[in-house]
Amino acid sequence: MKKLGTPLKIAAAVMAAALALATAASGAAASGGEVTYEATLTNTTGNYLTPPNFAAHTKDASLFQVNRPASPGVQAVAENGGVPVLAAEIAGAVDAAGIGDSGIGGDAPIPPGGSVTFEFTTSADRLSIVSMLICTNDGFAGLDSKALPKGHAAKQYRLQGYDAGTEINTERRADLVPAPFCQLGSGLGTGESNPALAENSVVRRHQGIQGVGDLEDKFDWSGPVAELTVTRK
Ligand SMILES: [Ca+2]
Ligand SMILES: [Ca+2]
Repeated sequence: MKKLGTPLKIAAAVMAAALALATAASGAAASGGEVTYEATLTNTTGNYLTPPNFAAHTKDASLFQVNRPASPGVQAVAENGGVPVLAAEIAGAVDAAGIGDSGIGGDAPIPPGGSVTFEFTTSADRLSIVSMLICTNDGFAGLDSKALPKGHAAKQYRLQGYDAGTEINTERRADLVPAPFCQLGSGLGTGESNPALAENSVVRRHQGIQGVGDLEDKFDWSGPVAELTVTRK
C-alpha cells in the first residue's frame, strides 16, 4: 500500500531528472537559433479550461507523462487550477536551463468554444501544454512533447483529456473548485486538495464524467478536448 505523498516525491525526482537532462541538452538547442511561434488553443468541450500553462522544450524534458505520477505543479493545476504553481515549476526547470520558453496563455478561463492566442520564442523544438478541465476533480487538457512546425505552414494538434491520478473522481460539486464556471451552489466547492480524496495514482487518459456524483452531464466530453494551431512567425 502506498503512503500518502509518495507520488509527489517520485514526481519531484522526475522533474529533477528532466531538469538535469534539459541542462545537458541546452548547448545543442541554443545553437539552432530562436523562432517565434503563434499558438491558438480552442476549447472543444462544454467544460471551462484554465489559462494554459505551456512550455517549449527539448525532447529530454516533459511536463507530464502517461503512467507516471503527476508533478506537484501539474497536480496543483489539475486539482485546484493552481496555474501560477505550475508556471513557477516549469520556469525553474525549463527556463532556468536555457532550453526554451514557458508561460501562461492569456489570463482568463477559456469558455466552451472559446479560444486564446499566445506567442513564444524558443530554440527548442517541442511543445507541451497543461490546462485544467475546471469542472472535474483532477482532469486536464494535455499536449505531451509534440514537435513544433519546421516550415511556415500552420500545424494542427489535438489535446486529449487526462486524469492526473491525484484525486478520486467523486464528480461531486462540493469537491470541485469554487469557480462560477461549474454552476455550483452558494458556498459549494473548495480550492484545496482534500487528503481524504487522494488517489495516489498516475497520469492516464480521462474517462470523462461518469455520472457518479451530482455534476451535470453537459460537462462531459468524448474524444479530444481542445484543438491547437501553431504557426511560425
Ligand atoms: Ca479538485
Ligand atoms: Ca482522478
